[in-house]
Amino acid sequence: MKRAAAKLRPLLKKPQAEESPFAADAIKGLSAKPKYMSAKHFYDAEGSRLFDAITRLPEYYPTRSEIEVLRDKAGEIADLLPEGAALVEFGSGSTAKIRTLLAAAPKLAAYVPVDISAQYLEAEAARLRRDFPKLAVLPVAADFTKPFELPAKVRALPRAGFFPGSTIGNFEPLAAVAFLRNAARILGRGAVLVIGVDLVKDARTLNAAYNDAAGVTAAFNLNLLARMNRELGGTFDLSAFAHRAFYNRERQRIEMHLVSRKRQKVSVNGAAFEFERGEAIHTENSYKYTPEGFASLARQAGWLERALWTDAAGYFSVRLLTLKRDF
Ligand code: SAH
Ligand code: AVI
Repeated sequence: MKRAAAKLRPLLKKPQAEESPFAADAIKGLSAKPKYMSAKHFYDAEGSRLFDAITRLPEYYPTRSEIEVLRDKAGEIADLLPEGAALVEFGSGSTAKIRTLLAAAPKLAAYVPVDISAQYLEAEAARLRRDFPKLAVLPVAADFTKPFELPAKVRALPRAGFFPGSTIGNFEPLAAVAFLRNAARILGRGAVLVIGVDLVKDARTLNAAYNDAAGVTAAFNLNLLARMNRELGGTFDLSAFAHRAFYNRERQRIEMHLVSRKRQKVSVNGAAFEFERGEAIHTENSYKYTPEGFASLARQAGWLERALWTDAAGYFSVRLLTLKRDF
């Protein structure tokens, strides 16, 4: 009896706003003027797969540039990590980058990938365990903008943080400071943080990276609507929305939007939303920093920059931060 009821429930009832953070954020963002959604909701299993495809696009330089730095500087970075440490990666996604560091730092005792995309996280952790059988791989499915616990097994170990990909750029600068403070609390006294930060550069290179010819970034952006259809009973017609991405020079950020191609009404989680022709949902910001700009932002959060490396083209930076003594 009980089992039959549990099976029927999803058919009878779509998640209500108070039951799911995604539903609550969707209702809030679509009710706002201008409409917006938090970029963290891109990442269901399909969104993670599409992001992985983005990292292989010829136009998307950040992944290639960062891997160039990690490969060239792996030894130097490894030397600065504490012996026997647990390495906590924020927003691990596909584990391509960490593999470079793990290969250079056999002194690490444990690896804790933290990601909101739970299914993808487990699959990647399983692949890593097969390839690094001596390493304790302890995934944590969590939203890293909220407080979360590290696994009990690593509480007594020294900690290092890894935050690659310039995911820090998807936060508003004030939220980036808040994130770095939270990371300091989670990692604790004596911690180091290795962080990837995309740099300000010419608008043409930036615009191309978010408007690829194959349309993968457009599919990634539109997946947000598909996800609302799948999970929140949304009625979005994906062909009635267009991907729009551009560099906002004044604010030093790429902005991504989904623009309504016509006047239309859409329902999500039982609520109706109206769109004018040309009205947009602002789906993501990707801030770009100058070398000094990011160091000063990190200082506001209690971190000091000990090292800064860039790729040969000067497109992308990897920094090693340590906590101020009085933290
Ligand atoms: N580190 C990888 C992936 C970057 S994509 C790389 O550099 O290529 C951003 C990753 O962060 C995704 O895997 C996404 O699922 C995760 N993510 C985004 N917002 C998050 C949040 N608030 N909490 C936890 N993970 C988040
Ligand atoms: C994950 N993050 C750093 C990517 C970025 O470049 O801001 C997400 C992305 N959005 C479009 N393409 C890639």
